[in-house]
Amino acid sequence: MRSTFIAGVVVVLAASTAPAQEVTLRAVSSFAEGTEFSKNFERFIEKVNADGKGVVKINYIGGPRAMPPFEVGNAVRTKVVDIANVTGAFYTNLMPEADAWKLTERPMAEIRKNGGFDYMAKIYDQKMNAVFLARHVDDNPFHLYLNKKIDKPDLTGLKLRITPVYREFFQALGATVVQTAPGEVYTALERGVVDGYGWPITGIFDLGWHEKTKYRVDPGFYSAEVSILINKNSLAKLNDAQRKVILDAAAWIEAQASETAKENQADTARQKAAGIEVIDFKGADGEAWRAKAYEAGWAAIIKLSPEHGPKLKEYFSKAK
Ligand code: 173
Repeated sequence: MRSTFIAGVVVVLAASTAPAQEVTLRAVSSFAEGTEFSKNFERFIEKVNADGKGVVKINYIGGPRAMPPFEVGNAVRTKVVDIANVTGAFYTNLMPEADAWKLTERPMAEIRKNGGFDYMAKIYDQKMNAVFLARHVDDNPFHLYLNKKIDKPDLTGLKLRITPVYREFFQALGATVVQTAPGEVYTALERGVVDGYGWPITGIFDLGWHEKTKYRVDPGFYSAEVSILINKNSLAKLNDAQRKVILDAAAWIEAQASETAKENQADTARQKAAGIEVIDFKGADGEAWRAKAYEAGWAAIIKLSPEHGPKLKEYFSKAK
């Protein structure tokens, strides 16, 4: 203990007198390396390492092979890692409100201005011991993918792979659900353990799921969120120059989140080419499908967080 304390004092003195040394931050991703929902995170790391040469460096430990996705949030909270790429649904055990990002119907630029971001930042501070740096995935709807045909918005009798993103919605329409990490979806489909799964419009090709998918249900719902978190103390310990490199790269990647919407079209076409048929709920059925998604989604957030849920709904929902 005593030596740790002295070492701490020495570090503080060194930081204030000597020229700052390069700081190395440890990072993990809850999505597989090189895949759709790690890509922008990896671009962020490249930019930090280029702009921060000799100042700050990110050591990318890797994806789910390095750490199970549902443990990543806690690893940031406890500073097992400094930085993480993760979606709110993967750490609802610590912060149920994080899953509300999927329900945003306004751009992040607006939410950063209307008070919603600051409101969430306080919850991140309290429950996650973390700072939310950037949302690099947005405008990317989720869909239900199936191997059994349905002809109306009724999921009775279906067993579906979920995360907290889809749980309440699919259950509200009668489905039985089983939660798995993305890395287990292929095997679950192959073995017939599930009849389908929830996932965004992009990314099903990364892990080969198109080989085991017959149908996609339209319309999509919600807006997928994947973001970069940093442990509060890891950020606080940086000097001004180091912090600037991190914050600038974060703003840069968040500003590009909507660009990925171009990939939505490309993946939609690729799914068609792969023979995935669309079950398209039109008119009233389509409206009911989406309305149920938002209704069940918000009801769950508000039930888990009666204090913050209603406020978040005001900040995040479409202006009426
Ligand atoms: O389906 C999932 O694993 C999930 O919750 C998610 C969230 C954001 C992006 C991709 C997947």
